[in-house]
Amino acid sequence: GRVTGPDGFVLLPGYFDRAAQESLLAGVLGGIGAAPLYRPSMPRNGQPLSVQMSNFGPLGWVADQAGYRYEPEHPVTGAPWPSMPPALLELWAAVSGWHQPPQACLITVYGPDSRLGLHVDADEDARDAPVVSVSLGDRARFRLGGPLRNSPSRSLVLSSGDVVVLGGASRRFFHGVDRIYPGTSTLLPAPFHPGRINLTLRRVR
Ligand code: MD3
Ligand code: FE
Repeated sequence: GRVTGPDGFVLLPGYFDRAAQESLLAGVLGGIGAAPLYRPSMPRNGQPLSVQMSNFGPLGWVADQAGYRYEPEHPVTGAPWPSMPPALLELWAAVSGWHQPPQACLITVYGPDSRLGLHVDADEDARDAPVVSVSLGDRARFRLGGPLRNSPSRSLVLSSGDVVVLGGASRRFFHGVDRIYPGTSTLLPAPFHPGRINLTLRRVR
């Protein structure tokens, strides 16, 4: 199936079957063994986010008191981010429509009570390249707004194995995660269950 929303938003429900999700998960768990999850904090007030993060690829998104930016190294270990799992490069080639490979894969780990407030992804210089997202684990209520913070929004449920492609104007739309539905997937092992892992693939420059 394929759900095409407004302005370049595409949802591919169940893109990855259970076996493919398990293999992606193995790559993610291996990656966060080498590049441990850390809890970013917001530049303005230093408040910690309710999610934990890490990255794959030549560049990774980081947040701390100094601001939001892309860096080639892990903020805690100082080591380069692990390379991108081949399955994610293949996904990007298959669905992004972009001829260059992704430069960053942000790994976001949600606990049962984590949320992600309404925001715009604006730290990439490559504003025209799409973002490709993969959901693993418990379902989430995702909110997609429009170009303005007060644009009308709609919510949709993202399930394990779903892929979202944000192309065109939707790339610059406000969006967030309202809530996790704990215990709606059996994919993730402890300590990630109940919870959710989201992967976002991006061009940065
Ligand atoms: C719509 N992640 O990593 S994924 C993010 O579920 C982020 O973890 C959410 O927002 C999550 O920045 C949503 C789908 C997604 C990703 C990027 C977008 C939707 C988007 C960029 C623009 C508009
Ligand atoms: Fe985002």
